[in-house]
Amino acid sequence: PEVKYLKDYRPPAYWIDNTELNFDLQETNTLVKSVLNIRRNNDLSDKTIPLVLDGKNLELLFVKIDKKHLDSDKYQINSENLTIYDVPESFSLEVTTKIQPQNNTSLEGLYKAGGIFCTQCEAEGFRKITYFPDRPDVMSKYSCTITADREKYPILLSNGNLINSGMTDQNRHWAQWEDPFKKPSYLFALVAGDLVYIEDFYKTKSGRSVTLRIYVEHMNIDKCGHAMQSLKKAMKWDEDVFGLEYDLDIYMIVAVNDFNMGAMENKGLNIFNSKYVLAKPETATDIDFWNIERVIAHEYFHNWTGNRVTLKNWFQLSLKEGLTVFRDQEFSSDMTSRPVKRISDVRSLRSFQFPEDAGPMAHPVRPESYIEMDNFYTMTVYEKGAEIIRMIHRILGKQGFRKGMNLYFKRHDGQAVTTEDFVKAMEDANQADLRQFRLWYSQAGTPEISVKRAYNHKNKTYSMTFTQKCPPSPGMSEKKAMHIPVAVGLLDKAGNDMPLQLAGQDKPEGTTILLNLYKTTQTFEFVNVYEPPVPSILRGFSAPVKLRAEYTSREQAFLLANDSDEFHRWDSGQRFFAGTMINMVQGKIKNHDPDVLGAIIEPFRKTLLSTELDKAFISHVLTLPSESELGILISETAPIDPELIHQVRRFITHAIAKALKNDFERIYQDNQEKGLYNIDAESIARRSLKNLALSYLGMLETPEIIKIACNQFNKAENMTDEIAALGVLSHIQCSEREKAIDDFYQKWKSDTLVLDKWFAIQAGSQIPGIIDKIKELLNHPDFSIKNPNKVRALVSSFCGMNPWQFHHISGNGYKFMTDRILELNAINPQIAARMAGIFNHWKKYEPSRQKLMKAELEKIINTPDISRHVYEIVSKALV
Ligand code: B3K
Ligand code: ZN
Repeated sequence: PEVKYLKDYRPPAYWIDNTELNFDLQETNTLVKSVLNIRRNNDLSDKTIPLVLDGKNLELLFVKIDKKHLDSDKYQINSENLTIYDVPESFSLEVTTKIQPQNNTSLEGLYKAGGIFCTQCEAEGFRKITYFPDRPDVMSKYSCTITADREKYPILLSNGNLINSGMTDQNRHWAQWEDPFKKPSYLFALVAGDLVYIEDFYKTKSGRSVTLRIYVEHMNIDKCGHAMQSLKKAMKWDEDVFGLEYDLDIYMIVAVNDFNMGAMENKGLNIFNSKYVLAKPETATDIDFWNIERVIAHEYFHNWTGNRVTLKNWFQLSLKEGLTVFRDQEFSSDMTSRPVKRISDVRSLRSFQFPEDAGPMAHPVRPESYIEMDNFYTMTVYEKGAEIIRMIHRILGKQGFRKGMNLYFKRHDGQAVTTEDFVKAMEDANQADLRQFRLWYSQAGTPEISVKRAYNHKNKTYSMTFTQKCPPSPGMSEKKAMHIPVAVGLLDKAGNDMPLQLAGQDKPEGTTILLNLYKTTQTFEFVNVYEPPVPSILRGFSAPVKLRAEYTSREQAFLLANDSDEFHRWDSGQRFFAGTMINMVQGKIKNHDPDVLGAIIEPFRKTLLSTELDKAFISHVLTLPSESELGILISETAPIDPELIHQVRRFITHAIAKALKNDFERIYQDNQEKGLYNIDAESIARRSLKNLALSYLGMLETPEIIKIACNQFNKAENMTDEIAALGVLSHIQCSEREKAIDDFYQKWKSDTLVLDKWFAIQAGSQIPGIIDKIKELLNHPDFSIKNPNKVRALVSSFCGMNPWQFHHISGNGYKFMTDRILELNAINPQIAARMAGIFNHWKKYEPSRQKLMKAELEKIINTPDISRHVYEIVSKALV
């Protein structure tokens, strides 16, 4: 397959000023007529370049230039393009094509699923709808007319404003939409279906009234309220924080069940995976509520960062995604709790992005090349991209960052630009120098920082020497030193923050300082340090790096108890717990050593019983590093043995549960729902602590605990409590487990999103041999391999939530996965490629598992008709 390179980027040879689309939606064939106003790009010296349009799986019916039929010797078609030679300097092109959305299982382009027609065009799906220069730097004004059966598809939507509508005959109706803003083809959208909506209004800061609508299937009309509230909060937040106002008169969101990812920011017409829209307390968990708020905001924020200012080419994806993730993270922090949000974001960065950056798919935040763009919607582009923006924010300060954003929009509104343009605007607005900082965009791999510290009793000085290095990554063995902002504080013996004064400063400046590393090795000296401090390094996770600070476990426990930076406090706790477990896995300490257990249990108990700490924070501290997280840490120095890790972690959680049984029981009782169910941050925190206590108690597997869990399960009036109790039961082999699983199914069998939870809980069950149950569930009437949510619920949860059984030494987990990947390869290559990524880290495992995984990779790559998507992932893994 062809590799595309950033260095080969050329501006388009033709511009499309207007795009007029006409869809005739039918049950078997859909006709798409497009009329394009085309103009040669006169900036290019060569005036003879033919017009090359992208198109895939299209049946071409007619081509007309300036209303005249074009003879077939004037153009050429192959499986990827329509090429027309000798075109005038400016002209109108009419193309009519035939497609079959009802057979389109890739869920890309125009597809029909669950009786609804909808589109997904990003990144390169528009070419499955009609011939077009399907690249983000060709921006055009769209109008779109949709004709369809009135009974089956009463709702017809596209981007922008409704201009006109009517009937063509008794049974068919039409609607014409027009989007006044120029946009790239990836932001085009169309929806036709039997939907209903809720409506609300938002008054913008300049006083315009915007109509807000959320369209769903009839039975879900009672689950839209939270999404609507989230949208209004996001609109207000973007005005308050960035001065950004919505620009059309209507904003529409449509929820569909069959969707490859979370949601899509099409101009004025967002299409969402229903998972990120639908919620009521009975069906959605607290986490679901938060995720909905976050994703609704994310797609809304794209209206400025992505749509008004878009991408010059797909290599710049992080320009919109990194920035928009940063914006949604800030929004969520303001809506909930900043430290808790930071903790969960860093947890996921380390669990998914760090391994990606250390594996065969490692790529810079601005990639240099790709085979299939869909494979580059990665944690690196999104989450590491957001970390880059966060560092800029930290370096320039809140005001400076805002000035940079203002300049960015002033310069580039209505344009297709690059990450370079963004950084330049930040620099120019602040007279800052980010030259070295730009390496964050071009160098892959997670930098590692080690710290040497020394206290000088005589001079009362304290020095910290930082050394940075960045490991090699595919295609780049040598890395340059980067500009890394490291936030540091110093704690005295009593656990208080010391005032910080660097040598050369005439007075102390605060208790957290931002040290900017530029060189491979760099020393900072603090003066007037009255006693040997314990340093708190990388406060707030000020840079996406691996810190090798070589803390003693005593220091870690001290920081866990005292650090004023909550992120670092949590981080110290995690390192402390992880360190002990890893030592056990590696046989450096004995499991049953009572001192070792005591050393873990005491700080654990203190945190659990703290009355001063926020309950959400406590739950995070007491959620021990998962088996996967432990595996990642171990893999930095030794091969992973999932069996050993499982045993140690299970042993430790069991020991904690046993030692603190009474405390957990009390916490469980004290945090029961008082009064009415609420989704404010405090109630959510209370539920999470209560359910954490229940899950520890569940480790004891006693009849008494089973009873408590059953009781919670049966009485629960909200999904958070119901699913937490089911989760606890799902790991215990008992008749109550089977009954609860059946009852849950009977209760929720008509709610497809709740059933996803039912599949996922079973896939994550720690009961040995669960894979047989999962195979059985593949044939369950409510499972469908064509529905990505179902695949994620049953198949991905098994690999992600159940690493111990997935990596079973029999290799059965691996074979199961390969079968699914090959099955999906023919149905939905995007999802198949995502699944294939689970074998990326095969080299990090002990030799027998390595061998087994390698064999699976080889089997996949040797299968005929493997998609480009899967090929790219698997071939890179095998290098
Ligand atoms: N921009 C979309 C992602 C599109 C993925 C295409 N394979 C959602 C988002 O990031 O907001
Ligand atoms: Zn996005």
